[in-house]
Amino acid sequence: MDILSLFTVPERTKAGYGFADTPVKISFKQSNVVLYGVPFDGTTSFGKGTSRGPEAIRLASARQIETFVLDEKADIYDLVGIFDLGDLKLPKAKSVARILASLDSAIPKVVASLRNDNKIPVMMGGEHTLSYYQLKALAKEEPVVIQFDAHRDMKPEYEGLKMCHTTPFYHLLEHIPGEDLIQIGIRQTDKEENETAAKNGVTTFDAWQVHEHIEAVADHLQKATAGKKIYISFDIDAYDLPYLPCTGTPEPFGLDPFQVLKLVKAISPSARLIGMDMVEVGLKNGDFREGALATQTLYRILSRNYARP
Ligand SMILES: [Mn+2]
Repeated sequence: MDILSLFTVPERTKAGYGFADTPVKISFKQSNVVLYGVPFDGTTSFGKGTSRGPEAIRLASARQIETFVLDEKADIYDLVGIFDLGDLKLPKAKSVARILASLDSAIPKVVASLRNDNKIPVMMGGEHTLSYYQLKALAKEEPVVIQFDAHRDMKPEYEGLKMCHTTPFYHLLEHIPGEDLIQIGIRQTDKEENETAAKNGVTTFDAWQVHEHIEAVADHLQKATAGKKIYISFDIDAYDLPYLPCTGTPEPFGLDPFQVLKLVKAISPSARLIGMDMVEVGLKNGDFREGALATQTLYRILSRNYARP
């Protein structure tokens, strides 16, 4: 596999462990889900630290969390074959523009290679900017994109940067029709982002709709995904502020894990997951709450019918 040289193997990343670190290893060939980390935090504007996301997820999953998914009554490894490629090597360049240019070439290469093998790429960020490169590479498969997030991330530019953590979904509208985008958990946005979303036909379920009408949101998700290819972009800050001691831009009025679980389970079993990302996860002061929450969210999504081989 020619993309292997682009990665630092999991055992040599900061975590020192692969995702979930099970005693029985699944080979790349046997796998249908392939995880990789992109420990990049270059454009975040407020709290820093999401470059430690892959480390937080690998450590929580390898050292703390059982692979048995209680509500599925099954071991995650009996449901899907997960292989951890390690962390994408980042160039030593100091300039953010040069690092982003290198990611713009590496990530689509990784995604194309995995999709050729009929595998599901799962990216562990890193900042939300990174989703742009993976989603752009998957756009020709025409997925319905489900974005869990406190923010739309739909500004044309921010503080002089065209491509940064608040802009990926604006630029993705050049590659993915707004009608195929569903944003869930939104509660912090500006007027222009709202207009961009409305003009492009983006479906929005803000946090208040989830709290007050979750049955209707679940029903919509089920119908919108039946028989479709889907992509899930999960920004950890979709969850409520008290769950998030580390992420850069936590927001109140957010979702709780049971609400997320209900929505994840509402996605039609006839949908096919073609990719996902888990971004903006942080690790500070030895606090692994976000690593645990991200791992358990990944387990819940990856154990559903739509992610199974
Ligand atoms: Mn985001």
